[in-house]
Amino acid sequence: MVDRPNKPQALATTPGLPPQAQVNITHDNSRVSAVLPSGECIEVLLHGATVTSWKDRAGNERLWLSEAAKLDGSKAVRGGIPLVFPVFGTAPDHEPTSKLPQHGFARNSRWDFLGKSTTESSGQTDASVKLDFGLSTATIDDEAKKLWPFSFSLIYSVTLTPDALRTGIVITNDGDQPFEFQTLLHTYFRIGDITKVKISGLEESAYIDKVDGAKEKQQTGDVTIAGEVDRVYHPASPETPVVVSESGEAKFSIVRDNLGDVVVWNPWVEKAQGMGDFEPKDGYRNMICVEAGAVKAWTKLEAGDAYEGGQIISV
Ligand code: TA6
Repeated sequence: MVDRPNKPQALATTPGLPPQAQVNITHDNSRVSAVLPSGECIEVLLHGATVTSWKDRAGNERLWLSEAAKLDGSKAVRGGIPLVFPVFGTAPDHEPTSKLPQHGFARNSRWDFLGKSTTESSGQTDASVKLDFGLSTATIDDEAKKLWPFSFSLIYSVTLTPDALRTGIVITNDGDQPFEFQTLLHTYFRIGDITKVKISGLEESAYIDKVDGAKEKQQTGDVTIAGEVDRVYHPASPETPVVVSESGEAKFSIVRDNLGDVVVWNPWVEKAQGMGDFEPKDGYRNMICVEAGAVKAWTKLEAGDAYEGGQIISV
């Protein structure tokens, strides 16, 4: 082919505008994905505003998602970062939330995508993108409204940067009467071998051992996993990062904002066998839940007030 003289150069991207994060709504408007110029990416299912994927720039997945996780909105997602609100577990002795399903309705409701905001990236390494999701009395189903008749709104923000993922929730009491709630970010971290995992940052913390009759205990040294673990820690120093290491290498560091408790959970063999949506059955070897929350006590929100809490997961 004869090359034309003085052929114009291919148009570069808009001159002067540095590369920006890309945000797409896919899968019949059921998922929102975001990719940074440097390649890191997340996917959020509008069902439960559940972060279902968080990959590094090489495409390595950082969250654990069951191969049998329901992503069609038929039930809460088994994996990723399900959102727990307004109750953690079940609370038969707490009348206002006693009728709610385990972990409340937020993780099993369809959230609205409220929009995105990206920072100007001066280059490949400092871009970030924030995705906002909303749920309120106006958008939850009638069943949930009947079981928990309070006027509220939630805004859940998911912020991706090259070396961290931030998730935070703002809870507003839009009614004329106070309500009490618990909330938790139920993060399933992907790891290579659970027997090589150590969790630091919980030393000397009091915890409730749900695998041993909900006894109150005191943590000594790192947390290691050699069987089913289901513990609610109340760390003495809320600002100390909780670090998940594997074979001596730090993999995730979790800093909490206004979330005073940390739940550590691994179902191990039997409980994994017993969950229909937990696949593969030996997947317990490749996951550890380290969950920032406000669950040991009830947080009371007065009419018109707002609560904010979140986590920063650095890698
Ligand atoms: O976060 C730990 C926990 O409360 C465990 O007791 C276990 O029930 C886990 O949550 C998963 O709960 P789910 O309702 O998703 O099966």
